[in-house]
Amino acid sequence: VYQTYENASQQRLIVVANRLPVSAVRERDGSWSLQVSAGGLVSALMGVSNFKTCWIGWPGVYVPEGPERDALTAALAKECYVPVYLDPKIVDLHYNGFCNSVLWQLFHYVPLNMDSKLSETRTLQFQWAAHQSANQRFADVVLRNYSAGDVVWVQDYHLMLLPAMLKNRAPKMKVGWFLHTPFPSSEIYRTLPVREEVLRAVLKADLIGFHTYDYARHFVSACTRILGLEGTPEGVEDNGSLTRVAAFPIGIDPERFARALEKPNVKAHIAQLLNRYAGRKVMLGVDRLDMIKGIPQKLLAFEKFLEEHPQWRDKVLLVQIAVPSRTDVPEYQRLRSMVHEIVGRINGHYGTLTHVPIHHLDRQLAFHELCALYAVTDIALVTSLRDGMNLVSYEYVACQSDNAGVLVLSEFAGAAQSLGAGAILVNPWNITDMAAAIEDALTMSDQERRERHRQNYMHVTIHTSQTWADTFISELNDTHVEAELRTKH
Ligand code: ADQ
Repeated sequence: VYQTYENASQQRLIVVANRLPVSAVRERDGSWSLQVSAGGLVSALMGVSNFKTCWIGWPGVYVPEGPERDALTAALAKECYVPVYLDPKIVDLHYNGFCNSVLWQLFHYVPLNMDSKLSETRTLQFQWAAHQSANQRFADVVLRNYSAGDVVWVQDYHLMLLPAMLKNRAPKMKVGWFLHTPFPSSEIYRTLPVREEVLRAVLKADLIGFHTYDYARHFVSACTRILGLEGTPEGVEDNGSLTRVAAFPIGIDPERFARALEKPNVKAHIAQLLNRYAGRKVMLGVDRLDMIKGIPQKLLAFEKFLEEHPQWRDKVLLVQIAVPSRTDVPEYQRLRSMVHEIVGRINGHYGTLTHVPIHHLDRQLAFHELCALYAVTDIALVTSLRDGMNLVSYEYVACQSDNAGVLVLSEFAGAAQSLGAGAILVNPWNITDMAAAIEDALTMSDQERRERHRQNYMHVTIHTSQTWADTFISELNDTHVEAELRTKH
């Protein structure tokens, strides 16, 4: 099952990710429809078209074995997607439990919580066992679909055990693994009870990639300090065998946004929004509703700004789009209530009969709506407490050719290392400084805005998702050439 391209010599790329890039939705007539999901990994990989690609992942729904499951598998196959079906119990313990309540937190510098269920050793044991069996299910599906010559690209922290599971059964398979989140300092990572098992499994990959050099360095330190292996400029060495570790900063497909801005429905939407926002400056936040995105901190900074600058109160508006994610996890439900409470307080206090300071939406936007918002707004506020890269900042820059809007960007997002020169960098924990950054952004001279935008635009259009994938896959192919040469000598 794979996409066919005119150039038949293209290598087949098997992308393995926890989720397929679409969610399966059951229609009234019993058929399945597929909806593209929001998220950075999907956005980036959608921009990659140089390979014959087959995507393997969990379809996001449980369907018991039988005709219904067969119908969904067939609908997915048409799009070159191969589903990995997981039992609800496994999904709960592996995905909600081990992945989202343990690894996701830890990788974003949230320490393991003594008060949570985690301190009950048995819960962690169950979660770990489910995590192992989920990874095994993925490995089985990959192995069933793999043919010699394919290259397998495993994505993200959900599937760190996969490289070992694949290599044990198919030693010649080319396996790369890329982490979309930060890799934390080894001082944080080493609190993970199964730290060694996870590192050893991922080290079986031929190539390990991170967004930034810092994350790669943290990973190599974890391997040297926890496993006692040797770190070299190329990667990690174990008994003379090297696993390459390097930085591959992700990007977007800027052309997709440029094309969208030319479409009549986007232009119409832009005209509508410009009309609605006339006479006011508009700031934009677009985030998955996740604690790492620093949404409460962003709102508090805006509140402080309004408090300190009464002259701006009816002249500036914050449009905050927060698409709900991981809605089964209690921490995410609490975050949602907290955000609603702060928005309500600010709107109640600073709103008037004609002006509401925060326009907050709890849903995913259609692509044309998102592009229009990116294009018409004056400032983007990206205030992540930690973020692997943050592609919203890239998308905003890609859509601002006319306006040259200002990007206010957290120094804790990987993107600060690539867009830092053009953005106003902030520490999202410092609400006072963030309020000051909002003022700087609102009052920046036209010349400075254009110069900052020019620098960022150049970066976004050169470092695209296609170059990211090309570089990673070409390095992955090279690692094998090198390994073969080593064996021959
Ligand atoms: P995410 O945490 O999902 O990605 P990000 O990189 O900002 O974060 O990507 C979010 C994507 O979702 C963007 O493409 C954006 O357009 C889309 N999106 C967000 N909210 C939306 C909404 N309301 N409606 C429609 N679309 C919406 C993870 C890591 C990041 C890393 C990426 C890629 O957490 O740090 O940059 O993977 O590696």
